[in-house]
This record gives sequence, C-alpha cells and structure tokens, in this order.
Amino acid sequence: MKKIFLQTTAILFLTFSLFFGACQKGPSPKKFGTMDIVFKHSVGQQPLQFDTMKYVNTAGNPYMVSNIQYFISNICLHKANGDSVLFDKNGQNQNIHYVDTDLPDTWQWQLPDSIEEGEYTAISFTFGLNKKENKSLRFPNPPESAMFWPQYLGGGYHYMKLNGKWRGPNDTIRMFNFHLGIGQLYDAVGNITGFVQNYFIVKLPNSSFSIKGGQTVQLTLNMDVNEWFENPNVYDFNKWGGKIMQNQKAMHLACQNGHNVFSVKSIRALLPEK
Ligand SMILES: [Cu+2]
Repeated sequence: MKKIFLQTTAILFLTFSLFFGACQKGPSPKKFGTMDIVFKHSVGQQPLQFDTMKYVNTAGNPYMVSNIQYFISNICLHKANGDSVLFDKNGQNQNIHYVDTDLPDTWQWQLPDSIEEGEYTAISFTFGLNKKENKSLRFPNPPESAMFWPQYLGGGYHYMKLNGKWRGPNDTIRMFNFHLGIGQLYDAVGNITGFVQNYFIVKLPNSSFSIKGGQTVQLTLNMDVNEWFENPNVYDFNKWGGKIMQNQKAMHLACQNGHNVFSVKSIRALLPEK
C-alpha cells in the first residue's frame, strides 16, 4: 500500500515537474508590430478639392480651401482592461506629427514605437499640442517652424492653419485664416489678462484593432473639413470674420466642433513582409 502511494506520488511529482518545468521557461518573448497613419481630407464623403468655391457650410457660407496644416500628438492606444499605451515616452518630438496638405511627405506617419501584439479597443490623440509640449522654438526648421504662434498671443505653435476664402454678402470674396492655437483673455481696454489652452483630445470612434508580431497596422484617418463649421456649433464666417487668432470665443466654438472632424476610414493589418 505504501509502495503504491509512493509510486503515485512519484508519478504526480513527475507530471507536475514536467508541467511546471515547461512553464518555468517563462512566457514566450513578447512580439511587436508597428503602426502607420495615413491622412486624408474630405468635405462630407468626397475627397477635398482645393481652390474651388464648390462647398457650402451649414451657415450657408460658400467656401473654398487653399491648404491645411496641423499637428496631432500623443497618440494613445487603449485596452479593454483600461490600460493605455502612450507612444514615445522619451520625447524628441517623436509623438508629434505635422500634416500639410501641400507636402506629400507629411501625409503618412510611421509611429516611432513598437506595439505589443494583442487587442486594442480604441485610439485617441491630442489635436494640436498640449501645454507641456507647446513650447516656442521646439521646432527650429521648416515646415513646422512656420507654424509658430506669436509670443504675445501665448507663444508655441498653431494647432492648425486652415486657409481659404468664402463668399460674403454682396458676392465679396474674402480670405479666411481659420487658425487655432492658444487663446487670450482680454480686459475692457484690450490688454491681455490670461491665456487659454485650446488643445483637445480626440477619441476616435470605431478604432479597435488587433495586431500580431511583425505586422504593420495601417490607420487611414480622415478629416472632414465641413465638420469644423457645423457640429455642435454652426460657424458663420460672416459673423466671425476671416481672422480668429485673437478671438477666443470663435476658437472655442471651432475647437468644440473639432471633436468629430476625424474619423477612421480604415484600419487594417498589412501582412508581414517576407
Ligand atoms: Cu495664424
């Protein structure tokens, strides 16, 4: 009886040590993929066409777009358990991307860090630059340096320059600089009394994805220009005029509208290269 007991114990021990022995080799090494973002621009469902007065916003302003320049930053990947992964913890401008509709080189962005394989539920990012990131002179070279925001208006950089023209009353064609950046507060006689950080975080709907080791996930992100002018605030160029860098009320309305100008056109894993 004792012998059987010992035999059983030995078998159990062997089984366990085989089982746990295998496990003690540790988890298999983590695998990583990468992410690419491709930037597209539209008015409604149609790709944006430049320099043609073919668009009308919700306020009824006929308008055209000459070019768009903007920063997005702090891309963050979210997991179902509430964890999130922020790229580029070590700085060096690597989690900031400049998009310029005139510069094809800026239309695609390979994110700096590798992404651990697994499931992600959503992607978010900052539109513009947050207070910590938005420091004057951090970009010494063009094209980014041309985005500077005057020091006396709060400094740092434009979040966006959306440039174009609209047709005002009596068929007058007027230029607009729909520019967003740090806002200012003014006293009754026009002295600046404070600054307002207008950057905002965009949470992309329908941005879940999974990634396997060696894969590149390509996110095609679309900016619908019309959305800047309609939701939740109807933005009327005839009311706000062409220049809003010193008009915090107008920039605030614009930034509220900015929360849903971006949508995911597609998000898919490209096959690993062989
Ligand atoms: Cu400006």
